[in-house]
Amino acid sequence: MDIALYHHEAGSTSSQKVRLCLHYKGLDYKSINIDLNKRQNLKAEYLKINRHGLVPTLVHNENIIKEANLINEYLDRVFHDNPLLPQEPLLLYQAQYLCKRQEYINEQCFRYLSYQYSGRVNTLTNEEIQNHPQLDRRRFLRNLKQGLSDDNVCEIEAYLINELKYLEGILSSNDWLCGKNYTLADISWTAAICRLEQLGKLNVLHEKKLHYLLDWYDRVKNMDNFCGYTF
Ligand SMILES: N[C@@H](CCC(=O)N[C@@H](CS)C(=O)NCC(=O)O)C(=O)O
Repeated sequence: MDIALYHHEAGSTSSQKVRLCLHYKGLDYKSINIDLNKRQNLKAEYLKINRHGLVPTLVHNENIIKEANLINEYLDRVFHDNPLLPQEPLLLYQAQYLCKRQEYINEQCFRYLSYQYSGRVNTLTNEEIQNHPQLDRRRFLRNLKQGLSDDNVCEIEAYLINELKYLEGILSSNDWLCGKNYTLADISWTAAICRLEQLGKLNVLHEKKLHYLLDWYDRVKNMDNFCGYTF
């Protein structure tokens, strides 16, 4: 087996999703840290592997696989032990839908809150922003450099809470996000709720009385694959 994972070890929700999947499936891999704080993701050497300048990237038998959700689906289809995708079409749809929603919430909510929290945006020059390989990143970073107003933050937090309430509804009648089994949807949202915790906002789950979600988070954190967890 020849698997290498290019990822940001200390953080990166998208990298964490792939680490959780690899660990759950019991797959050995070579870990290559791409330090986002040192902009290693924008260096020519890394851009040869991932032309979008984003982590994670998986290399399996010299095949380059990008995009965390797609990497996890690929791993699940290639390595059959400890399956993470439901067979039944409706449950499969539910898993894919929830992974897609997590990515949306990551982009529209967590990305803003995280950059504001880390202050990383202030260390980027206008030239670096202008040359980012991803068009949406250029727009996002340009906007963020102007600062987020309190109203912006309130809107983002309200949107996020609404999504968490949706998950609470699912978990009120299911052990896992897609029914009886732990799936890639649980992996995606584990990484998201970890980010909420890192931002010091986990108390919102208590405040909004999202008890099923809190119980689920307790359970996913106690699973063996959680050993790949880093903020
Ligand atoms: N859709 C991509 C998003 C990946 C992504 O946004 N990665 C972040 C870290 S979590 C990144 O590489 N950021 C570097 C940058 O924006 O320059 C995926 O799911 O893999």
